[in-house]
Amino acid sequence: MALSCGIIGLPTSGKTTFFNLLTGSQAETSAWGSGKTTANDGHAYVPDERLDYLTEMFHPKKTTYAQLEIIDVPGLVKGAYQGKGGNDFLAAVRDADALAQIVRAFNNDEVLHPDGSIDILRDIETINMELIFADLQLIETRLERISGGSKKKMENPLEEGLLMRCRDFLEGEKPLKLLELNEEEREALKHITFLTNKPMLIVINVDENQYADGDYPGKADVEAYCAEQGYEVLVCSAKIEEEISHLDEEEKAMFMEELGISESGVSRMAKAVYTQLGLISFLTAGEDEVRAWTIRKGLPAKQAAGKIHSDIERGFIRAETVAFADLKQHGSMAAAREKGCFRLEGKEYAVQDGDIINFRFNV
Ligand SMILES: Nc1nc2c(ncn2[C@@H]2O[C@H](COP(=O)(O)OP(=O)(O)O)[C@@H](O)[C@H]2O)c(=O)[nH]1
Ligand SMILES: [Mg+2]
Repeated sequence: MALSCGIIGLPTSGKTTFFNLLTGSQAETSAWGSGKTTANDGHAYVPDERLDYLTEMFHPKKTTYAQLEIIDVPGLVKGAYQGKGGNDFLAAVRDADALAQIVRAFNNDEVLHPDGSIDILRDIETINMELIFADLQLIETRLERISGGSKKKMENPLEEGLLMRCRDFLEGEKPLKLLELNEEEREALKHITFLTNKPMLIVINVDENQYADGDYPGKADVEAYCAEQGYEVLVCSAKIEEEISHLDEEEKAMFMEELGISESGVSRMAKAVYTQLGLISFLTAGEDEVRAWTIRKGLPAKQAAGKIHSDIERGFIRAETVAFADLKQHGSMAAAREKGCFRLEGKEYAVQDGDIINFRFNV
């Protein structure tokens, strides 16, 4: 099951445009806010040049990239946490593993901004306050249940005090992911999924001129704010991405070179979400399939094997491993083997990003 990323932001910031680009969908976009009340849901492939390289080398029947589930929430408006805007938009991303917040920087007189002007920092703060309010509401509900409840004895004794600490922290307009908790405290709150505890990418949706200038209004302030709040900032242009998506490979390369783009924004976005989630890929390569397998950073080899099949985990003997970088340097599996780049790793080995693994097992 793929981990998920919820796309949030004000109406007409470009959320659905990015959703379509990431997932290859054709959900409706609108210059006035679509008035839609249901979320779009789709899958995005995480681009991986290593898989492209291995595909050239092995000519497999199929190539399987890592995937993320993407949820596009219809416009979040001020007061959404109270149910404003007609439905509970935030509920759709409550269970998402990460968030990507799209913020409008682009100028376009034909697309109405809900607040009538472009102000990037204001918009980020508006959305972040919605997330904070939603978490505060969750805390209040929980506290009421604990104090009024007959179940009090069953609650973790740490929880009530911790919730109050969380409330104070949120009232200081800071996301909960910045609150320092020890292992035990984290455990006591684990059953509550706070929105401000999720990794979040801030995606500034710029226009062609802003992209070319490498600048947008209020950039220094936006960067300072996001650094303080612990959010990674990505600058992308939905408009440029859309144009790229209609070109064939050759035209695409030319167009990107002209604009000085080394990698598409959608590709950078998918990768950034993946990294923020603490995910890495190990690879398998053969004539049937070249494939990326998603695991958490630091997962031991035996459990990584279980991603492929429970039999391989159960009967695990060794992980025959070569780093992608080593393979690439030597140009072929045979050459890499000859140079001693193949390692036989045991079950505790922490699998590294880009390891090409052949599991030896016995059932
Ligand atoms: N000029 C310009 N228009 C954009 C850009 N991104 C989105 N739009 C337009 O803005 C409108 C709203 O986009 P949409 O993706 O529906 O926004 P959403 O409400 O956040 O889902 C559509 O008409 C898009 O074509 C951009 O980068 N530049
Ligand atoms: Mg939309």
